[in-house]
Amino acid sequence: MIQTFQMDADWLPFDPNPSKPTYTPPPGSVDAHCHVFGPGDQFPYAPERKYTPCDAGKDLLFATRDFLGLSRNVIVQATCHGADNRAMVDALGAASGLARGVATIKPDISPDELKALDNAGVRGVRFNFVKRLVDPKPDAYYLSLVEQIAPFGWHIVVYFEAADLAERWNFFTSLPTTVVVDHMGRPDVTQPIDGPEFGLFVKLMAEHPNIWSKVSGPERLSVSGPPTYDDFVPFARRIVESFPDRVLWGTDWPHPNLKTHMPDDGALVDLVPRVAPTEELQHKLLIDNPMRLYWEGE
Ligand code: 0GY
Repeated sequence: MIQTFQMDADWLPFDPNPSKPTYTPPPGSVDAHCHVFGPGDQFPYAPERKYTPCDAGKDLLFATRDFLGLSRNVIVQATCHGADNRAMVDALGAASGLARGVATIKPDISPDELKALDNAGVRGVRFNFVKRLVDPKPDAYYLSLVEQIAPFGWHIVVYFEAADLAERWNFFTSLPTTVVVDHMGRPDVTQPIDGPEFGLFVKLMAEHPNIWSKVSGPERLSVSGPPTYDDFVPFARRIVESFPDRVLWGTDWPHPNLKTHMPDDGALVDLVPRVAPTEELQHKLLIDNPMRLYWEGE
């Protein structure tokens, strides 16, 4: 039986008509944080999900990539699909090698299933600690996954709120792989950039050369808001300039869980030269770093 899904009433769907960015990304640029949602009648949303999104499948993702002047995608498994990675894997299979994936897995996954994900283009696993998105799990759960992915050389993507960094510090810094933090660990950008909260995140990256950050999420973090997201820019720029070889950028299309405004993806691309103000920094952010992490050896 085909299941149909009703988008949550307070959910904003993605902007179907983004503007053309003024900034032209260098050829080969990677959108290293985006998702696919369903479509739900083909790839049902997970029973344990905390939200039901609008459908936003692979064809729209690839059309948006092309329209924005980007070349490749890293598709991050969204929590609405739980540990059922089929929609993401289907998108990888349709991308002609131009997409890689970050999966959500559970400890009962078999080595053969992991191998199949690896063959499909998965290069990392996501540990999500944001309580409104996933139910908490003990560290042992994650440590089991760390062991299971070791033979594949995958990295770990972590998503957490700034307030939880101190509590999770020992866990994050004990991880033996490259660790990529989503959205700079969600700083409160109304706090001083040199204050204790963002200072702790900068310290995390400064002391641990295996920790990377995505300078993404202006539409989530900014209080000053669109289209220029002025309060977000100095935080992202600080991370890019301090750690130019360990930063990734992404649109976060189709922008899950936004309740007040839906960004114009063209305006998000136009932030790149503000957070990475030289051509060299832009090249690292958009091409060198994601290619090294996701397309190494190709
Ligand atoms: C993001 C952010 C969010 C959601 C998810 O997988 C997800 O559901 O990541 C969020 O609600 O902050 O990066 O996509």
